[in-house]
Amino acid sequence: MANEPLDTDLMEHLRGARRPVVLTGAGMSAESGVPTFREAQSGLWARFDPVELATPEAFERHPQRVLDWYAWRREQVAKARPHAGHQALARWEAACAALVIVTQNVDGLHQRAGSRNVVELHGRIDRDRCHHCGERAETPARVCAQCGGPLRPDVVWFGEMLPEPALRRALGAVSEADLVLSVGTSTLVQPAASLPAEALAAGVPVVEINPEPTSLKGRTLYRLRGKAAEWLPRLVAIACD
Ligand code: BV8
Repeated sequence: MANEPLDTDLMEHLRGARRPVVLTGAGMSAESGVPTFREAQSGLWARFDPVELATPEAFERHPQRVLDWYAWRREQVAKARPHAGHQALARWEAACAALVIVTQNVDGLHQRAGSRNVVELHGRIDRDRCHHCGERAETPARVCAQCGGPLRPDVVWFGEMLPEPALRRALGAVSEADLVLSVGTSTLVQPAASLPAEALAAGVPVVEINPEPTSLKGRTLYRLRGKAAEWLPRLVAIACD
């Protein structure tokens, strides 16, 4: 739990970090009420598999079903508010300008908490883009003004490439990091899941915050069992004191 004593060397890593990188997954948004990717299959959507809804093939085969699912998820995101963990990371960035957040989340909650150095590996659910030419749509529409192609959420679906600039920025940040936090991710989805593993392979201290165990392992891994909104304010207070 977030009240357990911390290793002294972990506290030193936090205090000494000059280039921290925080990797966040769906578990970072869970306490803001945004279902994690697997939970998003619960309730209304229990009968569909994520691959049934988050792939270009699904959109080409059943466009309305996919757009309805995203409309439902957009409602969840619109109701969500950043929690104490998001706010703690924004405070850490204010005290340590080199801090970079690399998120798999598409909900924009880090930016709403005030973080500015945020790399969005999988896009943003609150934007649309043309499925054919990639043109971003600023206003709600069904078809692309440029080419007439169908508009879809500006997110990365399974089987789609990640935006090259975002992936390059994430890899660069991790390669220069002196401390990495991996928060609320099951580290299953590639290539995002390779980021904490690369830091561990380079001997960089990695702090994992997750109520559940994951496959991450390594000599310099610190596993903190528990929730993002509980642990992050405590770790940031140590880093910034
Ligand atoms: C690609 C946007 C090239 C859409 C998402 C090896 C290399 C490369 C690719 C692959 C590979 N192996 C397989 C692949 C293909 C695939 C993949 O990884 N499949 C998986 C299922 C094995 N990857 C891709 O297709 C990627 N594209 O690589 O392009 C290519 C092209 C063609 C063929 C091959 C390669 C694109 C992947 C991006 C997909 N888009 N999101 C949308 O949101 O609608 S992924 C989506 O699911 C999320 O963005 C996120 O990334 C992922 C879910 O993962 P998590 O964030 O970790 O969330 P999860 O629910 O799993 O876990 C939550 C965790 O939080 C849990 O551990 C839980 O315990 C914890 N938790 C819960 N509450 C809390 C908490 N933690 C802290 N506090 C709490 N309160």
